[in-house]
Amino acid sequence: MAVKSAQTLVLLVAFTSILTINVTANKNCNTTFGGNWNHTNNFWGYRHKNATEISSKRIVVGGSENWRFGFNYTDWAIKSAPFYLNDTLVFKYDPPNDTTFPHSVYLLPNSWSFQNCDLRRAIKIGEVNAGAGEGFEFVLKRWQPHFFACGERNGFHCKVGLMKFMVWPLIRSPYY
Ligand SMILES: [Cu+2]
Repeated sequence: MAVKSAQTLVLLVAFTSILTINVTANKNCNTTFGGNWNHTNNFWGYRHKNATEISSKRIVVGGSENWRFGFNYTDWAIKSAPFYLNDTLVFKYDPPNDTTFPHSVYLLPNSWSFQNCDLRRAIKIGEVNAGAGEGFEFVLKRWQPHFFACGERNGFHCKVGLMKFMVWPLIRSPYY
């Protein structure tokens, strides 16, 4: 337990420093200092945004692929970053029928359960029928990592079907 807390603390300190650097970098978008942090920034979704992108966004998970077996949602999330607090994720998927496997959406409690597609302490946010039509919405209200996964076939869709991704919504900087 002590080891785990220590690891968490180290992680927190690391993320806090990335964030601090990011705020500094945003004040000086054109400096080489900001540029040097591009890789880190992009990985966690930090990059400079212009004024036209300030309002909250509505983002369909997977884009035109929607929420389906076999699409790489980790790649999608990295390419679609950054996400901000109060952005809305829309999950669209067919309800169970003769040709489509059922899907669902769960929030996993931590990165370990995310890596292992372990659904034991997961919270269901979308039933198998919830993605029909215009889908359902999930608003990113909390400043924390969100681990999304399909819960069908006891983690098989998450593990083999790549139906999982992580989002840590950012706080919009007052400097934009
Ligand atoms: Cu699924």
